[in-house]
Amino acid sequence: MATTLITGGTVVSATGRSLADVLVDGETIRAVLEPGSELLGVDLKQSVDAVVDATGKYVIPGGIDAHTHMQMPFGGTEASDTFETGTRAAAWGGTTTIIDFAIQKYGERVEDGLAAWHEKAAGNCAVDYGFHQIIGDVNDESLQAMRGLLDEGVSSFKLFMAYPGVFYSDDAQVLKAMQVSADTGLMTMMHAENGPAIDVLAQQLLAQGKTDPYFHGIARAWQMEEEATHRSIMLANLTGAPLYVVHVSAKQAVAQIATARDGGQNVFGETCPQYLYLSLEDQLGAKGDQWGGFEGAKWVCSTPLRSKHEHHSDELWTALRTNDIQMVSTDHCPFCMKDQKELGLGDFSKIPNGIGSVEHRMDLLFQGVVDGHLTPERWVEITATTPARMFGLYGKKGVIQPGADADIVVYDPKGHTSIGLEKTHHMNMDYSAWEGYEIDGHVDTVMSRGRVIVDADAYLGKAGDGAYVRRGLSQYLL
Ligand code: DUC
Ligand code: ZN
Ligand code: ZN
Repeated sequence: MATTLITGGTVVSATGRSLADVLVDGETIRAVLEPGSELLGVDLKQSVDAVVDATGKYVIPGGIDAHTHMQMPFGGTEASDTFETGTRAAAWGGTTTIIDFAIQKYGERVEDGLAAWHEKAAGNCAVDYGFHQIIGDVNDESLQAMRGLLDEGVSSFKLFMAYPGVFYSDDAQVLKAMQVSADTGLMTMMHAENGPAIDVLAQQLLAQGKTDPYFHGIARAWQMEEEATHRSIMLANLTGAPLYVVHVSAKQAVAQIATARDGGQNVFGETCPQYLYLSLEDQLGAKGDQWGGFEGAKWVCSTPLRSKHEHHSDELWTALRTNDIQMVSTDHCPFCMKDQKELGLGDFSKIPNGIGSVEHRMDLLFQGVVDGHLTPERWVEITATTPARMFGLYGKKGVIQPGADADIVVYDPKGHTSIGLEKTHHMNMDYSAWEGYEIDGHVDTVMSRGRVIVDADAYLGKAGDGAYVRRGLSQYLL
């Protein structure tokens, strides 16, 4: 197997930074060495197969996006990135592992849902991938099947308190699933919004002629998120289930999570780039030349973008610093405007929910470093190390240390990335939710299990490079 030496860079981990060379042997990191080290009298630079010069750059563990929905059937259509296109875009952006959501639909067997996702992904991925399991129908059979998930390398499942008639679980179902979570150690992941109440509000708004995407954000009020977050925390408290609340956008939900954590409960929160940068007014309320008042459909996702006047984004940045929120995933769920988002013309409740960001998470969060929200160490922690620990991958992923998979990104903090359709855009979407964003940094080289798959703005990998990763139980519990 080929050997590579990454020289001259600053290796950044969750706990510090140091000048170091990284020796890669085959698919694995073999050593982290003082710069210019000889090993047993051997000049490594001369004896390895390849040298990557990282002088002046950061050398970081490959990003882990723990929340994606490749080719997910949803909202009367299907998310537009396949495992092939979506993981290739992830690679371009320095993400070397995704954890996608296999789906058990209502009336289906859990085992069949998981098998279907393996079929979609196998042989198609550019980077490694794992699965969480969506339980869309909590019943005696699925509760039993959940007990077999860990043997399949799936250590987490997701429930929805939203989307009645689709994935929705009522409180009795949540309680029963959480009892299995407490028993097995599987992480409960929760979409925490009060779906039945939201649906009533949406119908009332539509009846008043309020049909534009902006009203998606009004129907899905922060009270709906805070209430469901609180309810899920209480049910987790009662049952002893570890709870991970996905796509937190409301500052009031952050406060619920912080209170639970202060009380010693195993409750965790994830936010997404869209909640850190975008808003109800500027995006959901946007009016454009092409789409008029429907422009905002580009940013319809749930939980929704929040009002900038209420300062949710500021609170989320703070929560990322204080560890009230532990990590950032994308909830990557892309749809094109043409034929997909368009399904909701004249009725915001029919707009497929989702934003595509898998390609830009590392860059957008690095901009958080440049803007003074995060240290480089915290950037690595919330985008790679904590996702690995949270979902049972740490040691193999999320860290640069001997024995870990050689998933490594050389990131240039003096580089530049312009995001937009005609600029940096490899996701299968006909628009970019991040059009015009300028990033003061650049993904230079991406290595996935020892193979360079992106270098100098060229993609060198192929479909099928990525392998399924079996995950263990969470390594992050309090
Ligand atoms: N939210 C989204 O925006 N898309 C996919 C599913 C979800 O919960
Ligand atoms: Zn969700
Ligand atoms: Zn999601």
